[in-house]
Amino acid sequence: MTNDNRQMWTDMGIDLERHDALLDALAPMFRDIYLSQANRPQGMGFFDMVVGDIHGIRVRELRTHALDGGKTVATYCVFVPEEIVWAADAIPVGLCAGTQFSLPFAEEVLPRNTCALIKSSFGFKLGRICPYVQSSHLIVGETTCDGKKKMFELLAEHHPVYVMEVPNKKSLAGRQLWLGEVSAFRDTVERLTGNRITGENLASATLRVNQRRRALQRLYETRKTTPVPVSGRDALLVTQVSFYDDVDRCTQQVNALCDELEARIAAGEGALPAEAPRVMVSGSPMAIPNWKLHHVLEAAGAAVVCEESCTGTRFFSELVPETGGTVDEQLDAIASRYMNINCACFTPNDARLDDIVRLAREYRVDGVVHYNLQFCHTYATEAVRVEKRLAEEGIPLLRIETDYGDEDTGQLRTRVDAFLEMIHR
Ligand code: BJ8
Repeated sequence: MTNDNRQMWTDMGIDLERHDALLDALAPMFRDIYLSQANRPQGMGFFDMVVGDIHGIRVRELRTHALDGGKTVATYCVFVPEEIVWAADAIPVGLCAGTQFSLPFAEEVLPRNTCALIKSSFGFKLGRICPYVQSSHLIVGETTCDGKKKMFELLAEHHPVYVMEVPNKKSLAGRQLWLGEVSAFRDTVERLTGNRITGENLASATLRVNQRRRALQRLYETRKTTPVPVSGRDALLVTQVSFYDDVDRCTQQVNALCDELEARIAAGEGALPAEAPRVMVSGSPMAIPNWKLHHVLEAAGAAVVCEESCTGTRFFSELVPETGGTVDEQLDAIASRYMNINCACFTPNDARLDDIVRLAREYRVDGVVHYNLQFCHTYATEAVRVEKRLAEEGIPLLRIETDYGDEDTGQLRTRVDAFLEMIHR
């Protein structure tokens, strides 16, 4: 940690004492969960470096960008179309909201029985401990769930916030509403940056974001192999980093990692034993540094081979068509692509059930672990339908409801051990 960084954080209004405590808590956790893994691909070195210097290099890049007149737009949800942000020469950053550390600040204001992701997001601002929040010129929220929707009203008392309305139904009316929201977001980003979004810069931004999606698709493709060439923890880390790293650099690094993983596959080399039960995790997103469930699963001997979540397949499996055309035509294509995300905020959400079954087959999993954050009613209630559908398909399921704390880790281990014992071939 350099003095330059400390000065930068001070200039941004960071509470240094709390911030030191956060980084001090993160370092041993990362060492235990990540650096202790055997047989890791060398290509993970880049992602380790980014996390090891989580509030250094990337924050400095955002700051340099701001000093040159550029803007940073922070988001919490994969519904916010990042192509529009890149097209206006602004930088989108998916905010971390995965730590227990920021919860006490939020709990001074929010009801305790609010999901940890919402409390963690709000706590980062209230506690003044996140340089990404402090760097952002605008936080873009959405109406995907009631807790977030109301939290954004409170957050707006402390930071510029813009909220996109996500419809509840994928009907024609819902799609029209969403297209209007995507257009209004374009206007907002143009106003914020003072830059016009044109057919050319939007097409180019779409291409860049799609390239990163393709790289992540390629990474996930390698995970279909037995033995799996990369651990679930590492794959999750790659996706988490891709929410805030530069889009082109990230694409390049994910592709370099994939070159190595494909060579491993050709050599029959795995990161985890071939006999490890193959597990897919499905449900709520896992924002950095939420590695709890993956760690418990893999420490118990499983191989996590896929995440059906917004820090997994929902983030990158569909591309925006690269057809170019007028801005309006491209906004229409963007709106359609994003409307296909199977978030539990939609009713009905049958496409997600189909997706879980399809992915379970494609990744040849022995079982699915449905993960939902405590107090997230949409995912918890949808889990009832997931359970029914997987039972019909003969796919074993374990339902986990947890938060960011460590108190239930022992209990989780016991349940995971019993599940793995049951599904072991
Ligand atoms: S598109 S999953 S990223 S909303 S876990 S805050 S829903 S109470 S995160 Fe999400 Fe966008 Fe949907 Fe994906 Fe609310 Fe539930 Fe908390 Fe949640």
